[in-house]
Amino acid sequence: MTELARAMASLAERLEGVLDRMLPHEDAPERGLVEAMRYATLDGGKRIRPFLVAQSAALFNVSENAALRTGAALEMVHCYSLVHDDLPAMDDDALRRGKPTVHKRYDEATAILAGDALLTRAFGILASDSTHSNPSVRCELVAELAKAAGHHGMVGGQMIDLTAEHTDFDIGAITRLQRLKTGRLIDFSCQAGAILGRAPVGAREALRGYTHDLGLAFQIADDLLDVEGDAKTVGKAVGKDAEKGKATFVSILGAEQARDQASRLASQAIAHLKPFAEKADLLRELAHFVVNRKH
Ligand code: GRG
Repeated sequence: MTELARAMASLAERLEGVLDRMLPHEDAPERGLVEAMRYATLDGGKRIRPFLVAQSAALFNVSENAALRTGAALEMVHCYSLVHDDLPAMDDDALRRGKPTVHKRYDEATAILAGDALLTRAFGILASDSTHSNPSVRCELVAELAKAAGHHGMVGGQMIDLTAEHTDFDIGAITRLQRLKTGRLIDFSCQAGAILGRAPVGAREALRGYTHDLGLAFQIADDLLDVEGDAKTVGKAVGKDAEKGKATFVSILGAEQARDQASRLASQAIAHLKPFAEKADLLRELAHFVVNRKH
């Protein structure tokens, strides 16, 4: 096992405990809602965003409690977005993280409400003085996550994805869409560490450069996995998104150029980490992992 794999597994284990405690337990009187929230969030996923929070927080000697609670809040927002993205009105998917999607396991109304409740719980966690004693830090976390997740961020990206004419997409249009849809939450991950650690402007800018390139590399790798998964399981080198008529980095660039572009972006991402010297080694390794991952 590499040092990165060990660190990611250890973070995932500690995060699971925090998520378990932060999610509600009692499912009465709103039967099924709490169960669906827990089903959507616990025991799944790579936990890349909380790992980025923890690693960026570690650059500024932030307490583990603050980093894990912030990572848990961010993971809840990510899980809500997946639950809603899987709904019939959006991507209409039956499987997520190897198990039935929330609307298949429960029903559509429960999936919508479980997503809503995860989103609101996340902001409650960030606003709590158990996350950070300084109210201006808490306020900045709330404001930045609201921007990243909202209409000028992830939700705005999703809206463009649903309504844009994908046949007209060029590399600029797909990049702008993905910067919002997946990039902004990845940006927030490292900004959260910097906010918790009251990092200076230069350090924040360096981390912003890192996640800007990492987020795009992550999305290109996701598009490549989509195609490679299809080629293996269905025998077609198309990918689920392209089959749904969606433009992807692979449909625009072709697989080979997309792979080169992802590697270039990972190297660019790593170059931004110079000011942090060896303290950022796991963030460097993560950039390689993101483009070489198999799931
Ligand atoms: C519905 C408001 C709303 C937003 C949806 C992020 C998003 C916007 C949809 C996700 C759809 C999707 C599969 C996008 C591709 C890239 C991506 C975000 C993949 C899932 O993230 P991972 O790989 O997943 O980190 P795990 O399961 O490991 O957490």
